[in-house]
Amino acid sequence: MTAPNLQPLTCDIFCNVIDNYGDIGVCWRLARQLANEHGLQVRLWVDDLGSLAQLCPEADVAAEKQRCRGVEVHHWRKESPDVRPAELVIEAFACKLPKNYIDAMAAQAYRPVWINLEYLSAEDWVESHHKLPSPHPTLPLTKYFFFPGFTPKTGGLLLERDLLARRDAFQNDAAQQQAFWRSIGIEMPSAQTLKISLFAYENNALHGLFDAWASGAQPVLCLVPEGRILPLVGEYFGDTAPCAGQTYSRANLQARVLPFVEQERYDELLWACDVNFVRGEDSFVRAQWAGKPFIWQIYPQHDAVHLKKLQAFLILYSGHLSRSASQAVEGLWQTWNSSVGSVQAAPIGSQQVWFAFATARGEVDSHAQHWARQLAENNLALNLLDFCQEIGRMRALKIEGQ
Ligand code: TRH
Repeated sequence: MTAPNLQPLTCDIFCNVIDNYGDIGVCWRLARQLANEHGLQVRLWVDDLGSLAQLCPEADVAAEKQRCRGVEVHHWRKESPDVRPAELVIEAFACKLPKNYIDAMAAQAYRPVWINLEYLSAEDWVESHHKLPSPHPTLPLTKYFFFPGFTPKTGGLLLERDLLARRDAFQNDAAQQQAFWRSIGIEMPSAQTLKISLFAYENNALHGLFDAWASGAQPVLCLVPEGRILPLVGEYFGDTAPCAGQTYSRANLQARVLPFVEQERYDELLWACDVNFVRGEDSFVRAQWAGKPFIWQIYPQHDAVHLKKLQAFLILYSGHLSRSASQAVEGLWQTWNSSVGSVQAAPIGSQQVWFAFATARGEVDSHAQHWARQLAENNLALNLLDFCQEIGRMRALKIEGQ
């Protein structure tokens, strides 16, 4: 008997944009990867086209349906899509699928593989929850939890096939770097200049860090993409209306505000800098692919649960660093994250922790490259497609959901 083709040919991704750019950032990246690298026909259902247009300016915010970069993008409105479900259905971050769509899934002769793509976390429990089935209470459907993560027993991370090769080509080619700096309106910085990108939420440790950079021996060029940290940047330099294109200077620090660039170009900013401050989920992963030292500002949650997640990541990430480098990384990350959203919090120690981090930078730099190589062995899109095949085989043996 011929084995059935277990590789899905079509995929629906549902994305409910809650806040910021992380939800759509991950969905848009996954959609393009499945379409362009694996040849699936992908429909991306997104309820906020404005957010997508930030990452992909060619997206038309008024179009109900459009083709963008190989993906069929649909405006997901309250009225549910009345379409034949795809073979692979991904609800991102537990967004609720429309009832009629779920009914349509149940009505298929060969029911779709239904995945809930979860948030990224380095916590231990992720390994045991990855791929767990959740049978529908009334319909003959099973949804599976799919957890991205950092260890081989998790779903891995989103990584485009050629990303690391493109990164290496960029980092080894002065002409590409020059073109990048020209594109953001800056002369290629000298080799002595420390280049730092700063993508962050509001953070009261910022002024202390700026003081450290201004007073340090090395010239610092800080590139700040437009966003929530901007008012604090303006405040430091006495500007009440900071905007893209502005450049500020104080002693050895120069700061430049950049326009928010399309998602593919954001990688170049990370590759071009020596140290990257990132936030949320997707820029956090991209900083790891950049193979450079980075500082993560985790998305703050109630009851400080995010700090547990931060610690879980730090344990994995700094495991192979020397004690002093690991303390330097942890010191800066903790200071940067404990100053979030608290107006009273004084940026005590942010200068000291920066100088400790700067001293450890050489070691952290080599570690970052090793870390990226290690993570690259666990690719989320490939794992997802393998999992579809696994489910296909389970179905053939009639053991799905057990
Ligand atoms: O925007 P975020 O803060 O999103 C967050 C997280 O996803 C978090 O998990 C979620 O719960 C919360 O929102 C509601 O950070 P994140 O995840 O890094 O997403 C930013 C996206 O924006 C990422 O795909 C990179 C992209 N980007 C650009 O395309 N151009 C730019 O210039 C910049 C700075 C970022």
